[in-house]
Amino acid sequence: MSRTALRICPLCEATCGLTLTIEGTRVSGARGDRDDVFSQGFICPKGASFGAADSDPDRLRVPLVRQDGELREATWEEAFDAVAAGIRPIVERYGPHAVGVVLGNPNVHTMAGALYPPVLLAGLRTHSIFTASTLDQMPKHVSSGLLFGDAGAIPVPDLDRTDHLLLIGANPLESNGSLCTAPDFPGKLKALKARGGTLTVIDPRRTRTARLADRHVAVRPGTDALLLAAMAYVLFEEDLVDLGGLAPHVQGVDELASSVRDFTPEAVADACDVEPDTIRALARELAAAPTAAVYGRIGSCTVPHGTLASWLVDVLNVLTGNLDRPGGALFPLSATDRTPRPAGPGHGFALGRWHSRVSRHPEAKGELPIAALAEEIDTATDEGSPVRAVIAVAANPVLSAPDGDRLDKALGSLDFMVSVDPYLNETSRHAHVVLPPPPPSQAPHFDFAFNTLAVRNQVRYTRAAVPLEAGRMAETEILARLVLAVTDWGLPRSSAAESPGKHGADPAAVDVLVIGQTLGKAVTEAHSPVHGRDPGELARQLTGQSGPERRLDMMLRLGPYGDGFGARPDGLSLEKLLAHPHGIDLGPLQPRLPQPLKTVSGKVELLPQPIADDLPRLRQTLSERADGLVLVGRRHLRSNNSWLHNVPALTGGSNRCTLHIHPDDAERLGLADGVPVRVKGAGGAVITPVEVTDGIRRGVVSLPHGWGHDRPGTRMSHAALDPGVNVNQLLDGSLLDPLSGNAVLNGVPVVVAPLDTPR
Ligand SMILES: Nc1nc2c(c(=O)[nH]1)N[C@H]1C(S)=C(S)[C@@H](COP(=O)(O)OP(=O)(O)OC[C@H]3O[C@@H](n4cnc5c(=O)[nH]c(N)nc54)[C@H](O)[C@@H]3O)O[C@H]1N2
Ligand SMILES: Nc1nc2c(c(=O)[nH]1)N[C@H]1C(S)=C(S)[C@@H](COP(=O)(O)OP(=O)(O)OC[C@H]3O[C@@H](n4cnc5c(=O)[nH]c(N)nc54)[C@H](O)[C@@H]3O)O[C@H]1N2
Ligand code: SF4
Ligand SMILES: [Mo]
Repeated sequence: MSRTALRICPLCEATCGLTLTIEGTRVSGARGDRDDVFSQGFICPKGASFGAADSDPDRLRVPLVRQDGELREATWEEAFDAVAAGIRPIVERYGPHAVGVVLGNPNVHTMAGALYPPVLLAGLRTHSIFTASTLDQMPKHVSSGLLFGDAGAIPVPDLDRTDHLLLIGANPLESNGSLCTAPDFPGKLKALKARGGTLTVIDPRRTRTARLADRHVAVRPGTDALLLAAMAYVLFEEDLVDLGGLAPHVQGVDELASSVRDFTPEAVADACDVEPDTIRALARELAAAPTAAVYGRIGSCTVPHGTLASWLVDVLNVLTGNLDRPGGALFPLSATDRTPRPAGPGHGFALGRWHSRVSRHPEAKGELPIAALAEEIDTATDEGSPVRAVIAVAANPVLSAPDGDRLDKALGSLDFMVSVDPYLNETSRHAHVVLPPPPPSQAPHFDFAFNTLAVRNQVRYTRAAVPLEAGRMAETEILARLVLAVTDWGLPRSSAAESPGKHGADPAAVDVLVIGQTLGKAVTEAHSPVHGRDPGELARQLTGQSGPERRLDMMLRLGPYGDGFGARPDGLSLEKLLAHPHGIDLGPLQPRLPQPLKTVSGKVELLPQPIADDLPRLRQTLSERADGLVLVGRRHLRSNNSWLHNVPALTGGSNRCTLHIHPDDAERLGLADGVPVRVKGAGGAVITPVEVTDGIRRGVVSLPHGWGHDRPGTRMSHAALDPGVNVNQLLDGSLLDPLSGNAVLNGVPVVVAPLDTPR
């Protein structure tokens, strides 16, 4: 007897609705949910392999605890006892910063990852916070923080309505999009062309996305900030600047004009390796389009001028009047956004409120660069303690961050480490305790993060498709218990004070506290629909089967579409959402300015001081032109960062860890297709086969990330059969975008050479 159940796909940012086929408790199939209000039946090969990923036999079923150097199966109670006994003495002895928290990418794909890490961090009060954001989009957060006063206010391209899309360093035909949640991104690009719109792609590789484009510009890696600055220059020079309705909300246009004066198309052409005429055409096309959206992603962020490039993306949207207008780039309004406060000046965005201990990197958005994690562990200084314990949740930095070998050693030297992870992999193998979450079929799903980045406002919730297996613990409960085990956050001294930590307490206490705090604050806010009401009475109205569900109900009801606990009876609540299993459409993106702005001026601050201060560094690169090979990354549709290589259905074929190289470069170096080569960078060398292809520009080579599954002590049996190499071993972790602390992962100098011919 099989049945079906709905489940939002957690495998990439597109958040497609899936219809799962379930035999007993096993997911035997997945297809797109045709009635899903957002994805309307779209699915990709990863979603179609949901069942295989879900039932991977290498997934851990019970906690592991290290005893006499060996990881052994243990009970949950033993595991949390070990966590409390491992972390608490370190905080007491060395202070909170000696505990590092490492949060990886899947945290934005789980409810647990949205709801509990903020509580964990508030309780620990550590500055040693490292996340995948500094391998990814931190430059965008910083540019949004500076431009709009809110690091979370990220405009997304209005894919369904734009006339002209300029994509920079993004390959949505493989990635399905990022910082732009759009099920069937490829279909939306085709629809754009079918309605007469134009697509321009800037990418050193002729990607599947670039092959769809009307114009593809194969820029030299790392030089987008120059190219975009020159486009801004052309807009001013040719009098194409037209803010339209934005004008009253923007300050600093004249200052901006003079700041880009040196970046003429002729001045940047050599560095970018793009003809001045092409740059002028890019600017003119952008200005001439009835509506247009500029969108930059990984290739524009993970580079030495990532913040400047991210800033220029929105500068171009502003200068052409496309920010905050239909068809341009708009701010989504998610159902769980806090009730928008009235427009007006805010506190602005501060950078560098504290610094990392070893290299004095400034914090950004409360985080330190993950590229500095290894040195924060393995290097002593006069000031403060090194990181001696690590709490890693859904993170595999040994493969995803620079210089994995150094980090590998550093993690191995810790006094204590706990990983919340379903796999024993390159990173979790160092843990003293591994806490495995259940597979996704056994977890409910709500996209707290991606709804704030979606190309259409909508809301969907799916409960667990399969009941929690005996002996399993929900990840929400794992993280709530972790909070109780290692912090005293907001809790009265427990009566069981003799036992280390409070992990014996009811994990629901964490949700009760969060609900109490949130409602307690909401009733004091004049703009809140619950202003002046009794928080206790509101809390009693919450519905849901669990603490996390009650928190979701609270957020929906307080949110911009919410029922306001009765103030707007037609509004959203958990109950209403459950009555709409395929989701509720909340309409296309709407202009929202000036409300989202939280700058001190209450306006879009077009030339913020930290940006102005960073421009001389960009100007310096006008005269630089490296001649050697540089490395860029790439993604494959059937891969996902470092952890899907264990699913046989998704590996093989063209999904391989090879070095792409242009035929001319291959010939010059004497390399035939398929031969192994040595690639050397500042952090080390790897040996990998070459794949000769004219899909990459001359002077650039490409290796995908997330490979290198050949370390001992891991349990990913399929991945280990074809381990590939860790591209991030080519990096030494010293190259960062200074404003954001983001690691430079693209445009990195490397040397490629044939292996010594064997005797
Ligand atoms: N060279 C290079 N390096 C890169 C990139 C690049 O483009 N080039 N991209 C960077 C980017 S954008 C990112 S986001 C990072 C990603 O790097 P990480 O944040 O390290 O993420 P993943 O590699 O996806 O590893 C995710 C971990 O979470 C575990 N996991 C999977 N599902 C769950 C779950 O439901 N719960 C929990 N608790 N754990 C789970 C997996 O087993 C794995 O250990 O890599 C970065 N590294
Ligand atoms: N299939 C699959 N999907 C994924 C992931 C995955 O690993 N696999 N990872 C997910 C994650 S965590 C993220 S963050 C997103 C990322 O989503 P995308 O940003 O779309 O990621 P990529 O496919 O790596 O595309 C980046 C492009 O930038 C180009 N590039 C490199 N350097 C430069 C440069 O200097 N300038 C310009 N203009 N381009 C450059 C590369 O050639 C590449 O084509 O994808 C998500 N979706
Ligand atoms: S596009 Fe992303 S969300 Fe949609 S099915 Fe594929 S992996 Fe899942
Ligand atoms: Mo990412």
